[in-house]
Amino acid sequence: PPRQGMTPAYIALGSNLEQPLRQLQAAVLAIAQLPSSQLARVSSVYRSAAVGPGEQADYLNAVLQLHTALQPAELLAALQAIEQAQGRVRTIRWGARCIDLDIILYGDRQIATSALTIPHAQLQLRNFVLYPLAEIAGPNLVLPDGADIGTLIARCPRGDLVKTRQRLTPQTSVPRDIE
Ligand code: A4P
Ligand code: MG
Repeated sequence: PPRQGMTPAYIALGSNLEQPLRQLQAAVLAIAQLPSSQLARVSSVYRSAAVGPGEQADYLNAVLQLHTALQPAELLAALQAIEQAQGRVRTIRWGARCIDLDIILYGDRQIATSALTIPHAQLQLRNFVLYPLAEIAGPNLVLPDGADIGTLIARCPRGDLVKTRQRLTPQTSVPRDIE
């Protein structure tokens, strides 16, 4: 369980450019080093075809749980700084990117501002978020609106989503063989 004053947040990571596995690895390391925060769990790495316009490389995705005393807006700013540091160029919506870091859940908070929607607006539609989330949260996770993860998974086909053998931990060195 999180320490006093810490909230469990779930963050989704995605990359389909510039050595995606290394991008995920670098982001996990950076997130593990955020102030007032403790990395709690990291899912396996999942591979799937890109959802979005045009011809794009496959994505690698993962979800992690962070216990944090950062407020949601502070956490978003920190994640955007990590995206910037990893050379993300903002172009078209749903376009290819080096690294995309989205806040999926922040405790049981519901937030709807112009900068931040929590739970993440596309959560229920995205197998590449739901399956890794279920892997680390377990079947009993209940969203702030009362939906439970098992029901969401049952309504969201696995499709082409593949769980790879690769795991991301801050200590692990990155093998090159699944890129
Ligand atoms: N924002 C609002 N709520 C949040 C939140 N909960 N977490 C705002 C993070 N950011 C949030 O994001 C645009 C704005 O969303 C931010 O400025 C923030 O204030 P962005 O990442 O800069 O822009 P984007 O790429 O246009 O949108 P977004 O929503 O990140 O893209 P998506 O919807 O995540 O789509 N296919 C596969 N297989 N796997 C993928 O990971 N990812 C995408 C990206 C498309 N297709 C994919 C995948
Ligand atoms: Mg994003």
